[in-house]
Amino acid sequence: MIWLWLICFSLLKAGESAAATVTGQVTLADSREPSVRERKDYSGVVVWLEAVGSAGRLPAPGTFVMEQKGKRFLPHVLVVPIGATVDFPNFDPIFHNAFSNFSGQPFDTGLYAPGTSQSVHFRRPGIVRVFCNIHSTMSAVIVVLPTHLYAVTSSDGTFRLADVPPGTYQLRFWHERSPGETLKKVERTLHVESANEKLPLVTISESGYLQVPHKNKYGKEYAPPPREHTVYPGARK
Ligand SMILES: [Cu+2]
Repeated sequence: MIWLWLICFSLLKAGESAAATVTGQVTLADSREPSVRERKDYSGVVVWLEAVGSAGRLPAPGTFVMEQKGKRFLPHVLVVPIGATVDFPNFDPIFHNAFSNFSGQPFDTGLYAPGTSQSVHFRRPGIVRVFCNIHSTMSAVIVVLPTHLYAVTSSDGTFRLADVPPGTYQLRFWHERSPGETLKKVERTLHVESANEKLPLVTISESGYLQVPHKNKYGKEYAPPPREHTVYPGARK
């Protein structure tokens, strides 16, 4: 029995040590965004690994949160694996909505009250652009991925992919202000061994980015915002 435990423990240790950590750093170039030009804020770039030639480990679905607070969606960029549920709690003293209607997975939570929440299940991979049907300035992105091996860059552009099993992967990137063809060019195939790996610096250009004003969920221009000094019953302070 003791031998059995020892063998199992050894195998477990061997399995644990086989997984690698992949780290790297992204910089953004050709940006017109003040946060990038003045403060060198390289946050919000999504980095992930997709297994090549094998199915890879299926991501475990879970529940994630995108808050509505101060008339903003927080975080602005949320990454979830396929099958995940995202809760949209409304922490503002005003009504909100969350919808997506032209990319990824269309959904509409309907209008909902302060202090309440709505949930959406994401069944397929894609880039889901999220808006509020009342407030035209509110926007966010949910990136739904077929892998659990993902990270979002910090403000200094660094990222860390932990527990990567040895194998061949396609290293992919997504950034809100970079065109698809730019992101395709920085992709690369990565052979991960059991040792940790530090990748060379990746530069992603924002050249060619055009911010297109979005419409409301009916495909029409936004109506003027409602009077919002009213505190609705049940509002959180
Ligand atoms: Cu809103």
